[in-house]
Amino acid sequence: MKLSRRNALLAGATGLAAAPLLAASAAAQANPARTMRDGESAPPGVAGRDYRPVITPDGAALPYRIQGGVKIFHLVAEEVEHEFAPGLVGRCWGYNGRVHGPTIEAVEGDRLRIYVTNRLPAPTTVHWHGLVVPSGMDGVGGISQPSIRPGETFVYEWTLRQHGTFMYHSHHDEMTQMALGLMGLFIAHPRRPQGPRADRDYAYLLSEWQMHPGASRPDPNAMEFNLLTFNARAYPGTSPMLARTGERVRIRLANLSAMDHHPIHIHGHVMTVTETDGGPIPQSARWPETTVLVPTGSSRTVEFIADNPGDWAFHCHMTHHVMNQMGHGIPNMTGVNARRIDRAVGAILPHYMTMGHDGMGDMGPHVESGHMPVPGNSLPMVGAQGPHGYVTMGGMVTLLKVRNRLPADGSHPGWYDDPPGTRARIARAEELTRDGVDPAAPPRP
Ligand SMILES: [Cu+2]
Repeated sequence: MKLSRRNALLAGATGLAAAPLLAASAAAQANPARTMRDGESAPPGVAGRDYRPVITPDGAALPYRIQGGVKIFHLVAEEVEHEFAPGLVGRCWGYNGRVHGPTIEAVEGDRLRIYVTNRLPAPTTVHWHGLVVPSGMDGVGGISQPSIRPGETFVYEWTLRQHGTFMYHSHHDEMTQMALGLMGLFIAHPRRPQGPRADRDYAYLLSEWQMHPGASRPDPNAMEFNLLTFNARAYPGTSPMLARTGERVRIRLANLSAMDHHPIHIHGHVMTVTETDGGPIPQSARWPETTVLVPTGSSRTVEFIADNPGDWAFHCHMTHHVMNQMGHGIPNMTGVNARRIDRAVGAILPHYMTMGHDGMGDMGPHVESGHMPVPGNSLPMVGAQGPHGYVTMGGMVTLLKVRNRLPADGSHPGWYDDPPGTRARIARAEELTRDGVDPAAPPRP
């Protein structure tokens, strides 16, 4: 058959008519998070009535207003001075005066209209990561839209047809713009929640930075990172999570790090992985973990009952990710006796001290005491003072504080007071004798 221009047009029109039906059924199958049908409408979900807001430690929720049945948000991309931890401030790029941007919360079925104003010196876009949107709303510069030039305001609009933990981030010059901080969390609450409700619902965005000691501008060209963050804060700048004994705790972990996946480890509890950014995991397929790997560009949601009172570390298990501004490429001094070198160099260079002959654990206290001078605006290796000595961790670390009772005003309960007989301590001589342990004996094969 000769394909006339008219036939081609007709074929095109038939294709167009069939496409939405095919697309709808394919989307429902391909996206298990999607539990609302096309055309099914719902009034805008309201905090307190339709969902319990998440807690973004050290972050904030993006306010919205409702206009004609549509939930309206406004993001403003701009340069932001951001404190990663006391002693370290970066000149970053963020949204609405925050790094990372505020958490967007919405409810499945909401009609969303999100304005994005660009106050950066460069073009930008916003991509709704993991969210199923019309192609032209996907926010990929050059593919789905022209990038938003400085001074312009774009508008994105779609109906939310899924629930879970998602992200938003710049999709223009990603390497630079994401390295400078242009990202945030997007939480889609279910319209019809199933399963037990979480008593505490925490949300974290994991990211990584190269901040050269003394500099304030994150280095977007780096492929190695010396500052690892939970919600853009590095320990000891991270606020703890709180839970009362017996409460169900949900933690949403989303990772937008440039180059790394993060195995996030909990102490004292076992977590169940309940959701990914692809949607809820069926009950029978959920699995237990004490370390959940969060690949970059993904989210993992875990739940557990806080049944073990105490102060529990919650951290990335990559040991270089629990260090602040760790120096790489330095000589390995482990086991070296540097006393004579220190004396010789110290005569010319006051304060000279060879570091690392017995590990790096002493470096934080040396820096904090002023014994070891470091550049301004830097946190080399600094951890924190704990109740039983110096904590040698920094970076992607926070604490989960589980207590039978918590202060009514939501404040932090301080350090955990272990019940008598439940804290590791120095062994007594009579115990060593009783149990036949001789610390001076040669090692047994
Ligand atoms: Cu990590």
